[in-house]
Amino acid sequence: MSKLKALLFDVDGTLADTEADGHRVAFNKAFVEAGLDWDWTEALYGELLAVTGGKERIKYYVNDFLDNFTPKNDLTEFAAKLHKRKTDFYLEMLQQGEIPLRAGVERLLREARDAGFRMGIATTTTPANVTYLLTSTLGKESIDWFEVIAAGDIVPAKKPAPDIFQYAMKEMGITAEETLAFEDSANGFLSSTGAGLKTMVTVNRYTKDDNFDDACIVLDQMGSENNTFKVLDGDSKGHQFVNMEMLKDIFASC
Ligand code: XBP
Ligand code: MG
Repeated sequence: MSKLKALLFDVDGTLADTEADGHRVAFNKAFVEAGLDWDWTEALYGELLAVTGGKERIKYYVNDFLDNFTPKNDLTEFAAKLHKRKTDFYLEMLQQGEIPLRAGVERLLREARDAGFRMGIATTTTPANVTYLLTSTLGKESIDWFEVIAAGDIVPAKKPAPDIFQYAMKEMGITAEETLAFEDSANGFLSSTGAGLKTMVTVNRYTKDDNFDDACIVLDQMGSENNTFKVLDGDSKGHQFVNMEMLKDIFASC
């Protein structure tokens, strides 16, 4: 059995709880600015999360949720333009420090780095969203903790396709046998496991009822010594918050 050497992290929902209070809010700001009367409520946004990628999500909304909307120009072009403004608003929110990392994430990243584990990012979101999140929460130097930031349109097929995880592994020169993935959603889980990766899941409000069959473990959060996680599925091997010892233990038995 191979030893755990590398960690591949999803971003949205995993490193930070970005969707309801981050991306959703930024989409709505872009809609107001564009003079659209669209309002993506928390409940509606939960449905829209079925499709990953912001541009793709806008197109999905127009095609499947609206009856009488035809953009002046081509829908792909329209969605791209609107999404660009959404990204500007989202980056502003990150810069203002409005989006924190989830509990236990900073500690785990620092422990992994100190212990010499190789780290990468595999996400559907726009690349700048990742670098701004890391910079605003962990400082500029944290960008260098990750050997690859695989993000956005770098692969044409977004999650649930396995491409983004495969891309990240290829860039890092690592194999699935020595790598653990971190995900929060069914789409992300399908992507990581589709790439052959053992995967640990921390759910959030939108993904707590998703299907994570065969995950190494499903938790409500990474947690910390005085804020321990709840195990939703699997065996935490006696651990009560996620640390490197736990990751090695669950990787070995997953
Ligand atoms: C994240 C996404 C993204 C974000 C919005 O999925 O699907 O689309 O919701 O970001 P994952 P963009 O956590 O699986 O990577 O608007 O930049 O696409
Ligand atoms: Mg995610």
